[in-house]
Amino acid sequence: MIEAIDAARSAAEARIAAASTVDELRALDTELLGKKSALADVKAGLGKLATVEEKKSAGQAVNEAMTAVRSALDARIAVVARAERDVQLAAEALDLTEHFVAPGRGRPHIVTQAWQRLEDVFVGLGFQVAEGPEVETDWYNFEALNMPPSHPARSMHDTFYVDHGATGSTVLRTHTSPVQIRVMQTVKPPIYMIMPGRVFRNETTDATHLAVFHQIEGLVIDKGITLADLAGTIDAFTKAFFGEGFGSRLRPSYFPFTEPSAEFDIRTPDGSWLELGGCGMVHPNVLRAGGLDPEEWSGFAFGFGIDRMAKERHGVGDVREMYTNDIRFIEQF
Ligand code: FA5
Repeated sequence: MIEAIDAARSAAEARIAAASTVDELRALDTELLGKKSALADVKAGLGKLATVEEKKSAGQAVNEAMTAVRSALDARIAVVARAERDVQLAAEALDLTEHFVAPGRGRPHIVTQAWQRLEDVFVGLGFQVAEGPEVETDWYNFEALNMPPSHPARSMHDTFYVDHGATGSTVLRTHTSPVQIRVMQTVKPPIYMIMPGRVFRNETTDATHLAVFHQIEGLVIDKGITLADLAGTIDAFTKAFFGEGFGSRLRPSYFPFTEPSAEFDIRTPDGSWLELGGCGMVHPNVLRAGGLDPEEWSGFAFGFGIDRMAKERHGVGDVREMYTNDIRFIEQF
């Protein structure tokens, strides 16, 4: 009897060792330990043994054999299941590096680059930087700049009005010139200041016009400032910003807040002229609006478009392209 039990146990252990899949091993569970297994047969035959002693020792042996087969089976299932899982994981693994495109390094927008370079150049020439609000009162945007309510020059600025306070009293600033007044009111002269910022005009956009664009304003107030200082500053700026091969000129023009007024152009190395902005000697009425005595102080101001400047510098055909956020365009600068 004992030999039969040992033989059944050895055969069972050999089957377990030979099985190579979890499915095979689960099938062996019934075959080796179920009601129709060899060991179960032995157990069923115990009753036929002659003595109690024999029954006892054979019963013990068969139970031990069943426990041993059970643990051999469980241990083997654990090993095979892990191996199967490893194979499955390896097969299912996705090589994500294949789809990973390293993000390109960002950089400032072309207009921000121009803005920053303008600040650098003017700071190098001894100017300080100031900013003012984008939502302005009619007084700062027009009246203090020598444009009373019915002044015809107001029609040069197509204005966006803000629904705030008395009708027509609040605007989105149409230029950076109102910051001149705010600076005069708060900074004791001498003043050597630039004022970059965003401005708004209710205009139809085209290749050179935007409804939201950027200007940089310059203001110098000191004793004995003349038109020659204005021309010299514009020329020094032109050479510092564009390079030694460039030059500048002033052409008579009209702005209500400067007298005399001029447009300034820059001469490129190939001899062509590029219109850049407006300038002039600060009008006495504007000095007074800023709280300064025109008998004591004089000065000049200038203002030009940053977007158009970036457009010319990089040979962009249409200013609107700079705001489409097309990555193929942006990546070029
Ligand atoms: C002015 O805005 C004056 N405040 C400039 C000034 C300041 C004159 C101080 C005298 C003293 P103007 O409207 O010409 O002027 O605009 C100045 C510059 O802004 C233009 O030369 C141009 O470069 C830019 N600009 C004007 N309109 C637009 C627009 N719609 N889109 C893009 N740039 C514009």
